[in-house]
Amino acid sequence: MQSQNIVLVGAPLDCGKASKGCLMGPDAYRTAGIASALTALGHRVTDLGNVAPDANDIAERDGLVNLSETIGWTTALMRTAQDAMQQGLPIFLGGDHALSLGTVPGVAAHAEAEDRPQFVLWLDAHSDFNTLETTASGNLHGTPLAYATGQGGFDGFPALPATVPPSQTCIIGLRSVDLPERDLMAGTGVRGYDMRAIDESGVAALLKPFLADVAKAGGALHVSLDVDFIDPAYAPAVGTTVPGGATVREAHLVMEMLCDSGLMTSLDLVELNPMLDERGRTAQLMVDLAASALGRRIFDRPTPRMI
Ligand code: 4U7
Ligand code: MN
Ligand code: MN
Ligand code: MN
Repeated sequence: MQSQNIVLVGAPLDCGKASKGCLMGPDAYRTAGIASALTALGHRVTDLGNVAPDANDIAERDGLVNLSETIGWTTALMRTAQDAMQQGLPIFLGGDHALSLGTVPGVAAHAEAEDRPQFVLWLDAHSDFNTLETTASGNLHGTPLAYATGQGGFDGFPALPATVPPSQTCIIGLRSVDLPERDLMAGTGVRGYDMRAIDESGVAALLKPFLADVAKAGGALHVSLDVDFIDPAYAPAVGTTVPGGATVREAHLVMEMLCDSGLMTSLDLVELNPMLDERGRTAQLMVDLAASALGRRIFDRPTPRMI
C-alpha cells in the first residue's frame, strides 16, 4: 500500500452511556503503540493530541444521558474531522461511539466539498440506529448511524453539514438490534448483516459487493470499528458485551480487504474501555487491526509478544 499521511485524533469522550472508562481509550491506543505500528508500515503519522468538547447551554432532557456534553463533542468533532481530512487519513481514537455523531458528518462534509459520495462501513454488534425518540436506554452511543444518515428525531443536535444516504452504509456483525431500530432501518436501504450471515457465507462475501459499490462510485469510505464487533472472548475491554461476535481472524480479514481495496479514507476506533481490559490485550488487538487496514500482513508481522 502507498505511504499515507495518517492523522491521529484523540477523542476521550465518555458521555454516550452511564458507565465510565472510555475516556482512557486514546492513551491506551498510544501506549499500545499505534503510532509506531503505522510508521513501521512506511506511513507518516501525526498525532494531533486530544480534542475537547465545545461549551453550549443545551438543557438536559429526561430519559437522555448527558445530552449537552454529547452535543458539545458532536460540534467539536464535526469541525475537527473536516480539518483532519485535509491533512490525510484520520484515525479517531475514542472514546465511546457517540464520537461518530461528529466524525461521520464531518468526513461526509469533506467528501461533499470534493464532490465524492461518502460511504460508511459500520462494524458493530449493534446497529446504533436509535434516535432521541426511540432510545430506551437514553445512551446516545446507540444513535450515531441514525443521525448521520439523516433520520429525524434529533432535536437540539446541529444541522448535518452533509448526510450519508442510508444506501451507502453497510453494517456487519449485528447481534443486538432494538425493535424500533429494526423498524426505522427497514426500507431505508441500509445493508445490515448479522452474525448468522457471516457464519453462512463468510465475511468476505458480505464485504466484497459493498467495496465494489464504493469503488464504482469513486466514493470516500469511513470505517467505524466498535470493539464489540469482535467476540468478548478476544476483546473483553467493552461495556456492552454480546457473545457470538467476530473472531480475531474475521476482524483481520475485513481490515486486510479494506487495505487491498485502497478505499478507506477515515477510521473510528471506538468503545474501548481500558478499565475492563486484561493486560492491554484489547487495546493491542485494536492497534493490530488498524495496522492490518493500513498494510500489515501476516507474513510481515513482528513476533507476537507473550502476554
Ligand atoms: B454501541 C442499545 F438497548 N441498542 O440503544 C441502546 F441494546 O455503540 C445498545 O454499539 C447500544 O456499543 C450500543 O442502548 C451502542 C441497547
Ligand atoms: Mn480529501
Ligand atoms: Mn456496539
Ligand atoms: Mn457502536
